Amino acid sequence: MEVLHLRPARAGRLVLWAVLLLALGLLAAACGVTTPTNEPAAATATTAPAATATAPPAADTPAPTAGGNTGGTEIAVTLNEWSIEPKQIDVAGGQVSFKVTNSGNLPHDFVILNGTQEVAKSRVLNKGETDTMTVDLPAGSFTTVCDLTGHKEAGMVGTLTVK
Ligand SMILES: [Cu+2]
Repeated sequence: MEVLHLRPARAGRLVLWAVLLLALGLLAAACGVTTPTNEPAAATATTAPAATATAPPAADTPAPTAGGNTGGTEIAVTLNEWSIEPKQIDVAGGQVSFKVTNSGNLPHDFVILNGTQEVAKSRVLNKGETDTMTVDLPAGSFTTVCDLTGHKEAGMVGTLTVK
């Protein structure tokens, strides 16, 4: 009788071992599956920043034009609540084009003042609009403002130095 009792117990242990081995096998299989998928994931992760890295240089290209060149200088100006960027503009005298973009939500304009005298003025730009104005600038120190009521006081003011 004792022998008969032992046999089912051993059979039960065998089943347990079989289950354990199956579980280990599944774990090994699971690990085996996760490692190859990690490699494609890492590969796509490296390609994604490369794709986004190509976008910023295109957006940055207008910025280098801010350098002072004689003859056909173009300066990108961005209006916002409540700033004019660049706040300080240095440029060589002569024909200067200001490409003014309103990145804010409210209407804005871009005005170049010599003291209180208006030298040049863009049209009033709505959200997202761009206006390019070309000005023949003599050497001197100018003020840039948005002349809509209260906007200068809120921070939409800058300087323009022409050499
Ligand atoms: Cu404004």
